[in-house]
Amino acid sequence: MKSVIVGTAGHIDHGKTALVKALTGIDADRLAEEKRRGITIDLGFAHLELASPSGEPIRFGFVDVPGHERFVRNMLAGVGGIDLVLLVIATDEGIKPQTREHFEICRLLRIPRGITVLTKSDTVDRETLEVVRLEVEDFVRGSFLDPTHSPMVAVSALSGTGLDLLKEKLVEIARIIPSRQTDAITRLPIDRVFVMKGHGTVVTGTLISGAIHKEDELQLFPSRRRVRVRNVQVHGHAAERAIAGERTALNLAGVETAELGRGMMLVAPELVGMTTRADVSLSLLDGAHGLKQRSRVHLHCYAAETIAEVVLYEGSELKPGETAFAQLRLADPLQLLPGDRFIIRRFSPVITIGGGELLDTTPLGRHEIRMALATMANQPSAASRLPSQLATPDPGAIFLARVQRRGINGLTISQMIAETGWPPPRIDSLVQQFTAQKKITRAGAVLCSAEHFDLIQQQAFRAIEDFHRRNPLVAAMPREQLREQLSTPAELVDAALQNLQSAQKITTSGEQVRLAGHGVVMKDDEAAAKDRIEKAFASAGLKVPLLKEVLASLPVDRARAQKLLTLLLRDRVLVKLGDDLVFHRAALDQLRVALQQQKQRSAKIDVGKFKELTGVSRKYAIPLLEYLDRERVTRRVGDERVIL
Ligand SMILES: Nc1nc2c(ncn2[C@@H]2O[C@H](COP(=O)(O)OP(=O)(O)O)[C@@H](O)[C@H]2O)c(=O)[nH]1
Ligand SMILES: [Mg+2]
Repeated sequence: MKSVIVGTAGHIDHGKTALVKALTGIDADRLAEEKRRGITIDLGFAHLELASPSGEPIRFGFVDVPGHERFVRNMLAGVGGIDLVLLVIATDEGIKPQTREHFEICRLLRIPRGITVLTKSDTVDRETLEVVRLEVEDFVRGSFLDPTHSPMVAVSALSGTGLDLLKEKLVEIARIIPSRQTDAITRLPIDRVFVMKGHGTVVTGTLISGAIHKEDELQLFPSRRRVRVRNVQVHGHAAERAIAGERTALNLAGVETAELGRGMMLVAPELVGMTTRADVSLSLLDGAHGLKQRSRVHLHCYAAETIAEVVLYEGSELKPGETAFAQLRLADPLQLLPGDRFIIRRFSPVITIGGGELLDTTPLGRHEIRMALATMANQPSAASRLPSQLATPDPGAIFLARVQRRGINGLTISQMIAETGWPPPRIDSLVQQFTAQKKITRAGAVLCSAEHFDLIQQQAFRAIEDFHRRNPLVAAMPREQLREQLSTPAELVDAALQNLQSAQKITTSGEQVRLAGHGVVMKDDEAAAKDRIEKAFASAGLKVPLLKEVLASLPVDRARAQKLLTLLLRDRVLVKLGDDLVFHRAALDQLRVALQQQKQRSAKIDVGKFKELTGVSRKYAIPLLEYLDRERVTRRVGDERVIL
């Protein structure tokens, strides 16, 4: 069933609550104090079902707001999720201060549609009614309530005049209001908390996106507490689930009533982010004073409010009627997402002065911006780059800008979800589209713009090249060292190496990477020296010379001699068995053969026999036998070895 949320707006005593009651039969003033004083203090709720001409029922949830200037805060808490506003103006009073303020709030929040309702029509004659109508038409002209596309209905809650026409108009508009996205990530701003006898803690709100089922697990912001949905009610009736656009009441488990309050947000578990800074497009009302750089204001978004400092991206003051990019720095973290609209009110005296749209609820810090800029060619200053790129209705452009701005750090898919609040399938399809168009690269869960991925490949290639230059005697660079050096996520480094390998620019083997065709480059004297070391040991068999003597005899300096030795050991041409004891691989291989032959005669051998067999002294025999034990050629049993 289609569900539409209708909010009232308008000055106190203009007949909002009476109108809701006349339409729905429900008195939305539920507090004892409200009844006693005859004024609305807090939000009131009512519901109504009407049939569309095709017979299909439409459900209207009403949020009745207080008109008193002292309770604009409460009005703001209710107006956030509405689809349609009834701007109520009493014909006997005409336009009054909160008519203006509520109307401005609706405009700033971009409430898409509405009906202007001239109430108390029974109190004036026809001429007066027509005068008021003309005055109000002028007032709303050019706005979303412009009389050319938005109805104006005169009613009397007392006599019932005009109510049928109003219902007709409600149905007409409801039919063309698009349904809200139910596949979007679930968010429910809490506007009321109470305890219900026999049920426990209940919270209510207008579900702005997604769906909530019985038994769902949700996350409460800002405490991040996990709660379980025990029961769901929609427009006052028990339901299996609530979907976006419905007035929703949830009976919660896992949380105390005292831990809940208006302004908190219940969200799907995959939304993790909390906002303390937001880049916004901010508009100041015509009638407001100019807003100076770093002014403090009251910030309202859905039912939440906090204090924020306004940092203008350009200029030192925002003038009345102007719109500019700014960053809001919040006193308390809120759960916000791009696309949310907000209101700002002056710090003191508290009056509505402007509002706008959140563009980025995860703006990069100065350090991150500098990092990203450092890797981009021809980029202007950070201030002019951000957040204008995100101020577009095109999700594809936003997606690309968000990947792009992360530079060679890329961003993960879950970061993208947290940054946008878009559901995973929507993000997946953008990933597919842009990887197919070669605008981005995906490596595991990390996304990176194609141009930055190119840069990573270039950087990796240069780093390996550089490594070779500085380590001429080492054949390859450890992958780990490359990762550290590039300060890019490992997934991106690995993907870059894979690409370079496919392009036959580098060769990787296990954890080692080197430029394709790269061998150890040696000068002639080094090559000769290396040769001499090898020969010295090759010709000695097992009766090896002392290592330090061999090294000292070379025509190169000590450091280079040491490097050459390292090279021979790494390539396993030589094998080191002790501090100053090195053997040639061939000599050790021969020893193995000799032992196998010895095994034909006897499987056992002691140190004496070993010395006899090999002709080495005890000083060499012991390390050699220990080496053979380690290599599992022999096994020590008491004073003897068994040849295996
Ligand atoms: N004569 C007349 N009085 C009305 C009408 N609607 C509301 N009122 C009266 O106006 C006063 C304020 O109405 P209320 O609905 O509380 O105004 P709200 O502050 O805008 O919610 C009450 O005393 C109502 O009885 C109407 O259509 N005709
Ligand atoms: Mg009222």
